[in-house]
Amino acid sequence: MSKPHLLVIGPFPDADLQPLERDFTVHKYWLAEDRDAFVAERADMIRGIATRGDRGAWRSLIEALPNLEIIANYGVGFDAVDIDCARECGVRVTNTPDVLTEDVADFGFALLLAVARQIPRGDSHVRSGKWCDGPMPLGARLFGKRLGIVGLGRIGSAVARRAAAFDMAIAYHDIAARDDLPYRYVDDLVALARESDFMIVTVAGGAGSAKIVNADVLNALGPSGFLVNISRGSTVDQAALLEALEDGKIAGAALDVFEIEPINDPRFNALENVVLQPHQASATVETRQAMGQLMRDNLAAHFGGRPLLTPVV
Ligand code: 8YV
Repeated sequence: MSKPHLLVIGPFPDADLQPLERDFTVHKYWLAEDRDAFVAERADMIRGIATRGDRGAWRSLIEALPNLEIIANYGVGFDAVDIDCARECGVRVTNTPDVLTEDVADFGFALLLAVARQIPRGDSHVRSGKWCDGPMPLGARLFGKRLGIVGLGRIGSAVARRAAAFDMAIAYHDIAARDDLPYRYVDDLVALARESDFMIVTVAGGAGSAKIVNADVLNALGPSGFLVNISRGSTVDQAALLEALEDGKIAGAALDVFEIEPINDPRFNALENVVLQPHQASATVETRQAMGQLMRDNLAAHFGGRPLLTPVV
């Protein structure tokens, strides 16, 4: 029996590609020189797309594939997939929830500590020899401080559990309060910022959360407040953030996600009070293996005529 044709947006590591190549005829989109022509030449054959959370699948691509049945997303966030278009075209969409929650929360906590305790700056203080000229400026304490969580979903709750072990006072903002968790709900994001020493963004990306962390929120966080973003760059007004960092309106920020990836705005490089990471909160061997497996299990379920494991659409 011939294998279904799969458009792999990628890039994916070999550990994920090899099992895909065993079960599918794989078309490697990311290696194509002329991507539109590449898609056009194969358009009728393609029945599935394997994509990443940061690449997704966009309307013109979905509409160019008349026999597309499923988009399997390697990531919990599916904001880069045009969900409306997938629905209109009768295309199923899956994501990879749960398997990455704990590693992403660990990374959020690593960023809280990194920016508060200036860990990257300390590293460069030693490497550059500046240590011989004197000590670094003092950092900020994390233990016992007030943490505001923006979006108390799976990852936000996992961050909260870690914060509890640091004796932090935990409050959160979301579209509604959760009565299954003991943390304090604040129904206004500016108020949450005003009442936080550290604010961490864990809300899902997409139209509903676009630029919710704006200049008002940053001003309310204030000159001794820190922002950490492990959700999507789209949730923060990056121009307002740069201005707040440059003008000392907030104390610092640690960012794993940006408005445009993978391009770095050079204005960040001039700032000592930021920690910058290449969208790697889920990037452990263990989690990425589990994400790849879940993505493939969804594809196998679909093409095997079984129910999808983690459907979005
Ligand atoms: C990415 C993520 O999928 O899960 C998400 O929503 O953003 C990540 O895990 C990963 O970086 C690969 O694109």
